[in-house]
Amino acid sequence: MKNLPLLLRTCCLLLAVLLLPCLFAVTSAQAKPEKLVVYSWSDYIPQSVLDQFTKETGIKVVNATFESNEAMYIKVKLMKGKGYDVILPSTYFIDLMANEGLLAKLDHKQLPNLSNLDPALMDQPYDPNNQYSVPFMWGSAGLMFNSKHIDPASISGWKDLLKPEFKGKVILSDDMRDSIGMALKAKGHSANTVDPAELEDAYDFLKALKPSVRVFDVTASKQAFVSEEVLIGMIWNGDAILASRENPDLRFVYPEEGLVLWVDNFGITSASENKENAHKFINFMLRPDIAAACVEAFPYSTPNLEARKLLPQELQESRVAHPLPEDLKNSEFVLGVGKSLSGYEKLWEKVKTNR
Ligand code: N2P
Repeated sequence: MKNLPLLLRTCCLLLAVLLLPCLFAVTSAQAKPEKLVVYSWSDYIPQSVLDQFTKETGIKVVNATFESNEAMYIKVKLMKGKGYDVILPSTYFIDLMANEGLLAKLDHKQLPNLSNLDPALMDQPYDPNNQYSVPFMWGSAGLMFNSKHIDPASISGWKDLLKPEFKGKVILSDDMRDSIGMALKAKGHSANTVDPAELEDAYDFLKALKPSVRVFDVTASKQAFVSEEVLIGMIWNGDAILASRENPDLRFVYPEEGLVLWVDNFGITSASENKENAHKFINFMLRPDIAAACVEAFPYSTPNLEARKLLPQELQESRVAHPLPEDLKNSEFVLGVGKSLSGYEKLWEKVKTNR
C-alpha cells in the first residue's frame, strides 16, 4: 500500500513516454498548414482575395506567376504538372494540355458556383462540358494612344501604327498570338489562320512596323503608356483602364480591322496532390463577391453574371471592360492552330530577332 503512489507515478511516466510521440505527431500535423500553389498570369488575382481564402479555409496560397501561355506551358510540361495545383491557361492551351494529360478532370459537384457563369462562355469546342476548365476572365488586346500628342481623328485602326511620325513610339504585345493576331487582322486575315501565305503577310506587316517599335511588353505596358515612354500601341483592356486612370490623355480604341480576344481559365493539374482544396479555391473564385473584387482590381471582363451586378456603375458601363457587340466587329477569340503552331513560332522568332 505504502508503495502505491510510486507505482502510480511510474505508470503515469511510462504512459506519458509512450504517448509523447503520438501527441507530437498530432500537434505537428495541426501545425503544418495546408497549402495550394496557384500558377496564374501576373496582375490578375489580388492579394486581398488570396488572403480572404486563407482566412475562410485555413489553406495558404502561394501565387506563382507567368507572363505568357507559352512560358507557363513549358514549365508545367517539364515538371509534369508537379508543384502546381491550380493553373490559368488561355482557351487555346486547354485542349493541348488536356490531350497531353496535364490537366485533371473537374468534379462539378465540388463547383456549385459554376451556376454564376455566363452560359455563352461555357461548353466551348476547346473543352466540351467544361470537363477540364472554368472561365475566369476574358478580354482583348486593343489599341491605345495618347490624345495629347496624337489627334484622335487620325486613329482608326492597326494600320495607323505604320505612320512615320510614330517611329520609336510604338509598343506591341510580347504575347505571340496577340501580336501575330493583330498583324493578321491588319492584313484582313483571320487571327487563327493556318494558311502559310497569310502568315507571311502578317510577317511583312510586323517587319515594316519593327523600326517603329520601342518595346515588346505585357507587364510594363501600363507604365510605358502612363509615363509617355510610348505614345501608341497594343495593351490589354484591363491595363488600359488602369493606365487611363493615371493618365487621362490615354484613349482605348477598338480598331476597325478587329482585334484579338482571349479567355483565361482555371484548371487543376493532373499531378496536384491537393485536388479537393484546388476545387475549393476555384469555387471560391467563382463566388460573385470574389469575382467582382478581382474585376475591381484588374478590370477585365468577367464571365460571372452575378459578379457583374456587384460592380461599380463606372465599370459596368465601361465599354473597355465590357465591349458592346458593335465594338467587336471583325474581332476573334484566339483558338488553337494545331500543327500550324510551329509556323507561328518561327514567324515570331524572326520578328523578335530581326531576320
Ligand atoms: C492580366 C493578365 C491578362 C491575361 N495581367 C491575358 N491573357
